[in-house]
Amino acid sequence: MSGEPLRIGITCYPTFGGSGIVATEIGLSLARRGHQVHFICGGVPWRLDGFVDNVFFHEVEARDYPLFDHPYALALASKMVEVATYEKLDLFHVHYAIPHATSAHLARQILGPAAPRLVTTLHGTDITVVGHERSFLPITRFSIAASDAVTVPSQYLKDATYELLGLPGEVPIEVIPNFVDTDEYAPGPRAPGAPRRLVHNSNFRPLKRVGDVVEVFARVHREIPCELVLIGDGPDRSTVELKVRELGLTRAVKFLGKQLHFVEVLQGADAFLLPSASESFGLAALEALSCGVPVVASDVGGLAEVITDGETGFLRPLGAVDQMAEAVLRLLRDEPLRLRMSQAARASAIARFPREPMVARYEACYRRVLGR
Ligand code: GMT
Repeated sequence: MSGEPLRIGITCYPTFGGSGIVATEIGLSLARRGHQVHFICGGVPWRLDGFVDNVFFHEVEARDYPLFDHPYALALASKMVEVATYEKLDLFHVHYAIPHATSAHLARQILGPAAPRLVTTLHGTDITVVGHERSFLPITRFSIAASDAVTVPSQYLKDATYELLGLPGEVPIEVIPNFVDTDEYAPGPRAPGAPRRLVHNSNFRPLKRVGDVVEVFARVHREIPCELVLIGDGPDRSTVELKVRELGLTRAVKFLGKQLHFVEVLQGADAFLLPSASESFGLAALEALSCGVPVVASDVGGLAEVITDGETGFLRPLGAVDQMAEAVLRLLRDEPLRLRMSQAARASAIARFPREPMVARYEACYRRVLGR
């Protein structure tokens, strides 16, 4: 670590999703570098597991009360004030503009001139899905502009933020790509005689289009015996299970539900499917690439910044399940091609998305806003 240790408050949604994973990994890495990290969240973040030196957790308790419908943002602001005061925080790093940057702004107003600085990382849903709707637009734009620094994981999200929010050009946004622990997410042995395997991992929200995953799989399965492993859970799970039953694929499709440790599932995969309607980055795709698994995805959002079409995977138009199935079949039928793409996927994850250099960029950003 260069420079004095910092005291950093990190806020993210603790649920199953890329933003919480990125926030947690940044915090853990900063703690290993000697900084003191205080997670201020509505629950323990998904991948924050057990005791870690220099890491503290402060739960935001949002009480339900009949007259008082949405207390989370205010309870968070109060907790931020409390933690900043007693732990002498230098900086809040919040993930998601709404409501986290809004709560942090309110906390800073309460704390006055000695308040911590504010770094906001946008992740996608807060801009491309919800943040630009009329009911949220003014507060999203305000909260971003009130931050001392703003980061995004892709050039796509940077452009979308200026365009969808009408954000003035003088509010700078820095692109710091998401990253992966390439030691943990690494290729491993494939069990001899194991079936060919396709994998998908998401929170089963409608925008993930898990139905398309099953459609692609059904087309591939007609040609070549294989299995589909689905990791995750969410609102579309029952509909997808019904579709699998209707297509007569129950024996070939495994629903694993939410999993903390799934590297072995990826290590045995021939292809990873991500046919989403929108992705600012696609962290799940990066985890697959790092394990040497080529990704077949829709050509939307920031996915082209993560997957190189024809080299580390295949990008196809949104909803083009026939073309996606064709791409998977190419991989399954041409072993030298699959091997070449697997090696390129792994090399790309190591060269372009390594964890420590990206965390160093966040640290540099903190020191810049702190003037140190
Ligand atoms: O995609 C989701 O449903 C989860 C969402 C989140 O907020 O956790 O993911 C967003 O942030 C991830 C980490 O930066 C990105 O990898 C995802 O692409 C992004 N999702 C969308 O843009 C829809």
